[in-house]
Amino acid sequence: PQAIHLSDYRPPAYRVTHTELTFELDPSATRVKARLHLERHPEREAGEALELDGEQLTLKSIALDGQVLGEDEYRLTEQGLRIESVPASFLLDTEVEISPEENTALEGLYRSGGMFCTQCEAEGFRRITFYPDRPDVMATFSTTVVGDAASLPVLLSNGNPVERGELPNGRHFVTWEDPHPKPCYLFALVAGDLNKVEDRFTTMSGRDVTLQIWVEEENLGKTDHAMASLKRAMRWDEETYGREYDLDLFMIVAVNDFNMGAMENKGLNIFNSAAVLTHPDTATDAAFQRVEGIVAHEYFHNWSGNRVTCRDWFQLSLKEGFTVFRDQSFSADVNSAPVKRIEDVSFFRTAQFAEDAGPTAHPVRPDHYIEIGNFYTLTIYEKGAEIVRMLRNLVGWEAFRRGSDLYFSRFDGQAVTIEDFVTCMAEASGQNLDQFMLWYSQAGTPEIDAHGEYDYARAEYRLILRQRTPATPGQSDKQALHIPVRLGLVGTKSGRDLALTLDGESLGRDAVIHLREDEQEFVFTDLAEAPVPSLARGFSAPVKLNFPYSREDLAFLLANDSDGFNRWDAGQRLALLALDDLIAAHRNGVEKVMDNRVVDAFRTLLTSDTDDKAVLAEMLTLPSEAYIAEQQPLVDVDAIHAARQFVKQSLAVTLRDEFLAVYQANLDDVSYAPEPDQIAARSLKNVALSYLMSIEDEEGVALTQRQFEAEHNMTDVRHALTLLTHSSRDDLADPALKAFGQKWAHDPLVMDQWFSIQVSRPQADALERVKFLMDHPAFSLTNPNKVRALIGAFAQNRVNFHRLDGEGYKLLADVVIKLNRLNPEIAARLITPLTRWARYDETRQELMKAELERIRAEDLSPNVYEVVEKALA
Ligand code: B3K
Ligand code: ZN
Repeated sequence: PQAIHLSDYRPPAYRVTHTELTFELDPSATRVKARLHLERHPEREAGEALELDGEQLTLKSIALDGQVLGEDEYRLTEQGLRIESVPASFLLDTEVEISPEENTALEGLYRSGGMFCTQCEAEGFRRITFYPDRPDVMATFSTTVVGDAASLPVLLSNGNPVERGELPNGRHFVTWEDPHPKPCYLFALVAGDLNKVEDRFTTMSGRDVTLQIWVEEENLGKTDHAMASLKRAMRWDEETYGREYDLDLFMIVAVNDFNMGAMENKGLNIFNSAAVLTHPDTATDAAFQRVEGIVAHEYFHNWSGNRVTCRDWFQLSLKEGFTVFRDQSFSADVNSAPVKRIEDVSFFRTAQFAEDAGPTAHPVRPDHYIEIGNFYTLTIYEKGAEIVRMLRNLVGWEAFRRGSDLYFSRFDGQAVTIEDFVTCMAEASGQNLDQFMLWYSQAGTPEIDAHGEYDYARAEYRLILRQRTPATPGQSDKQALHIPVRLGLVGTKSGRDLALTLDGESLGRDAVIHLREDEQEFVFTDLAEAPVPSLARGFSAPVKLNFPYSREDLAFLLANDSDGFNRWDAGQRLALLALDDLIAAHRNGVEKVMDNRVVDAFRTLLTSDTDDKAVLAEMLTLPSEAYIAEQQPLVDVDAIHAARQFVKQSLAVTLRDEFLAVYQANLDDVSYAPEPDQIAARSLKNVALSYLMSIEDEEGVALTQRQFEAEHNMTDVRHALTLLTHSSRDDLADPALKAFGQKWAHDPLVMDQWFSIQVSRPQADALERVKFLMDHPAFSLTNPNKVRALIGAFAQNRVNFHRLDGEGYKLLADVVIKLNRLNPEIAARLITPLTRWARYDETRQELMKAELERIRAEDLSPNVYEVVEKALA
């Protein structure tokens, strides 16, 4: 496979102004007729050949301006179709045959259960018909779907239905028209025996929009939350960004087999059923919030992605980074904003930092790729969103909103670049963002080494910041970035943010300083007391910030920092310092001793009167094993697990009464609602229960069992089941798993949770359970949700995936090899944990590399090839 380079971009030789499609649906032999209205691109010369993408298509007929083409007038290759000579403007008619039922890659047109559906982003449309499959070709579409009336009563596509009717042989058709020019990656078709839930929304200019969620009959009771989320998102985008919906109909369809979470096809969003269906009995609070976020994300794409799209796939973060930023802001506005930020940052620092530090590290705008499907990454999405967040903070919300308005009006209906977006922000704010653009081209996580000194005599605090970005594959020399550092100086006597004066300018008590050089010194004057600095508040830039805090400093910040995010972070840092000692003790075989400063800090948290239960729950949560691992020079999975468990149990033993009181104070029997207050109380209660259960005393066990048996809502039931399953006692785990498995055997989304819970248990039988469950009737290798729930979850089981006999790695490689043929996109994603081999001891390194070599010896899809080559480079 060959790499494609950003520097080779050229506009298409021909563009399509209008596309007419007719589908005659059949599981093994679907016919697709396409009539393309083509014209030469004004920037390209006359006489160039027409090249269309096409894969796995059987061409049945082809005609140019009505003239059937002879076999010497076009050429077919593995990648597409080429016509040497064409006029400046013409019609091209093709008819192809495809086989949806054999499509296990789930790209293009495929079957999911009894339905037909599509996934075209990034390059799936070329598996439907011959076409210039690139985002800078935007056309209006008119689509006729023909299918069997009995088995496929519902026939959907983008835009508005304009005609429908009966056909001979029990068939029927519907014609859809989408008036908004769009790239083919936003095309969608769904056909099946579906039921709809309908609602209405009146836009800010008073237009009436019909909202529909289409599901299989058994899921009709699971759409309320998605519908409510959609309406909230539509209103929010009007109020916050001034963006209004632009068709009369907005549809969401739930499908069971889907590679990603969801897809923003124009007017017809297609969702993984896991990302849209909820019910208090079957979905956790986290799932409710995830659904709300994804529904909003896909809806927001209607502007940031669809009306204004990407010129080429190197610009993917243009739509994804901006849209993730928008959905994060939305979720923060409708839920607990500080908790949303804590959750997003914990996830980011664990998973994106690891990506940045590994062999697949890439810039937010990559400059080359082999398979674009491999670039739907945390870097493109989440780091891209952090960059947009920095922009918003740099220019301020008002200028950012003006920049956004400018972007949408200037580029409406166009396919553009990241520069186009940033230029609008620069114009709207009058700021120079040239150095800032480096964030898009430079990979790796910047590190800031900070230190400070207080000079009593001069009443000054001297803060020195040094930045460096480690080398990443293909990028050894890094330049200094423009890093906004939001900070406060917390007075050690007053416990308050001190007034900040820098170079004679007064900045208030919470300010942003700008690090632009490799090293910079900032001298804050007129400080009457010594401060502890609170740095990078709210995670003001996606960097690692090192400061030589003492444990006393951290305990002080945990108690006094006015920034909730940094208060949480101080607690995490304090716990990490204690964990470091315990990890070392475990490795050296010496007795582990608990740090009392952590115990004291927790006691204070547990007994403090707080009205923010959601944040308290986060503060009481220890850093995850994955995040602890991120902080270690070399990952010792067993020591990390043992150290964390020791901290948890020590806290539970010492603070048992406090945890119990918190648990009891937050019990509730009100009827379930996914509302912030209830969610906060549940998470606080469940954190307390985790501690109580960690020591497995009688009361902890009894409370957990009672919570499990009460079946009040899935959040509580799932949490209790996890605690029972992850306990040391199979007599607790087995009956609970059995009861749950029997009760929910009919519900695939609940069975996914059942799979994940048991294969993530720390007990030594986790791997055997995976093997056993792979034969379970509810498991299927061709369903991505099942693969993620069983295999993906096991690969996150730190202790057992990294077994010293290498069996965990072997199992993953076996699955990757099978999926390489069935579903390359999922296969390539699944390899990720193996690509991180350099972080482990030599024995594990060798075992992991051996499995990567074994994969490499196969006949590989471009997706898997690209990842494995990078991992072994
Ligand atoms: N844009 C889709 C991603 C689909 C990619 C599939 N290879 C989902 C989203 O970001 O909204
Ligand atoms: Zn997206």
